[in-house]
Amino acid sequence: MAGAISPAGEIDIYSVNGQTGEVVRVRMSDGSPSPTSIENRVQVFDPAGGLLGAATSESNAVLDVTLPAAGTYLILASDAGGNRTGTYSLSVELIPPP
Ligand SMILES: [Ca+2]
Repeated sequence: MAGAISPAGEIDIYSVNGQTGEVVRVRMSDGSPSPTSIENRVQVFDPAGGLLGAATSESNAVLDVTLPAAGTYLILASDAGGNRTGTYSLSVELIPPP
């Protein structure tokens, strides 16, 4: 899916329903290493609001989080510095436990 950080400092929130032991794989990419483009940051929060994992990358941030329980998890996408704007693509994949 496509998203945009605008105005600066915006945080986009997505949700995913997962089961115990599933891995949620999140990729956020703005496709640009330019220091004036957004620095991709993704974070995953559990249903109680606890931070489970985060990844930051100038071009392509990838994060794998194993879900400790069934529930609705929040995925936050933002610019790491909070001072740039731009578009990005986000993919969310649920990988079943082995
Ligand atoms: Ca970038």
